Amino acid sequence: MNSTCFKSLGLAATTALLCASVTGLAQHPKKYLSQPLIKTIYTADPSAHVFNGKLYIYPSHDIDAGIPENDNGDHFAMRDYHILSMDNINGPVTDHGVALDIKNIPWAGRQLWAPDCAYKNGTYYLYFPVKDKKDVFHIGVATSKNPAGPFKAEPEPIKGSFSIDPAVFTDTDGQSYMYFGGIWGGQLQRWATGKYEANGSKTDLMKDDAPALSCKVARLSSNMKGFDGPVRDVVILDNNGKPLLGKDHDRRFFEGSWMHKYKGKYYFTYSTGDTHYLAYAIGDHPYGPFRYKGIFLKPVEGWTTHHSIVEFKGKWYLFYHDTQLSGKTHLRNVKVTPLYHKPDGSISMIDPFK
Ligand code: FUB
Repeated sequence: MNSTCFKSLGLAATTALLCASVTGLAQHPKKYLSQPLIKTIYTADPSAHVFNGKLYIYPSHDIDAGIPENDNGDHFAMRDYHILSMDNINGPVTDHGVALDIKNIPWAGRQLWAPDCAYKNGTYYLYFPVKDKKDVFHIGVATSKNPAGPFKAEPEPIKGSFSIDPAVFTDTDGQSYMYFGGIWGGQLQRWATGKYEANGSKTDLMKDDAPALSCKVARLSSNMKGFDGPVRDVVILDNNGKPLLGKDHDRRFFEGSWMHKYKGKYYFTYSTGDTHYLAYAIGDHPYGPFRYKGIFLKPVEGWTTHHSIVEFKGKWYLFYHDTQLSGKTHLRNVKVTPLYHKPDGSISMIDPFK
């Protein structure tokens, strides 16, 4: 059994705890690198931003809906969002209550997954993926004058949007871009021809020797509610300048993208999904291409790994999640830990266990 243990077999229910017992590590209680930011509700997929000098975290709000686990992710049956805020990294965390409820999104069917937020000209924009009434993921937007909400959803999804995990990056020139997409349960593979194929593959498997499916990026329109230009592929190149291949599960994009800019370079970061890494690739433009550089977060406890990277009061931080509180794949808790860029621009490796 390799170090990712049952995870590599796609058995989503299996936690790192079980891996530890199989490999004989169970006698040594795990020491987590950091502790959950909040214990009163389950939270995941933290998108962190600094607004008005304060840290706001836009997470998924995990619940136990009693749906059995499967590789489609049906057990992630979230119904609302709560926004968290902190004045200081080690200070108290405020839960601002329900910011958006699925029942107030006119086009929504089920599964409110990982959101993000952006600000422009006095308005906050909450971007969220949810399945429509035909069970197809699209991305919606809701607005508020307050970073903690409540948010009011637009009546339709963003035109031309699909799949999951929106991450909105605003460049130093004020232009915003949305990165989005996720394979397997996130349905990205079903859009391979440009239109949705309901009977398309459930995974990216069977495409081993073709370039891996790409995350998508689109420039946002000036009103922040639509795409202004084509949806493009976020291409990740290997050391030889060739796109990563479908079989390269240790390095290829799976879901949970993020973008940050450091010393003029664009850092595209993402989850490798079934191999459970957070990886990064660096480019010279928000559209890429990006050169694969390595992993920076080793597998956490739980199947999914999802993050954001933010600069706050002159230091960089990684927000991530694991399943420390519940030991269950779909009941996660968000965490934060410092992140370091080395002088050569690489990111220091983070081990979620001490
Ligand atoms: O929270 C539901 C899904 O799990 C997210 O959209 C993925 O990124 C993964 O974290």
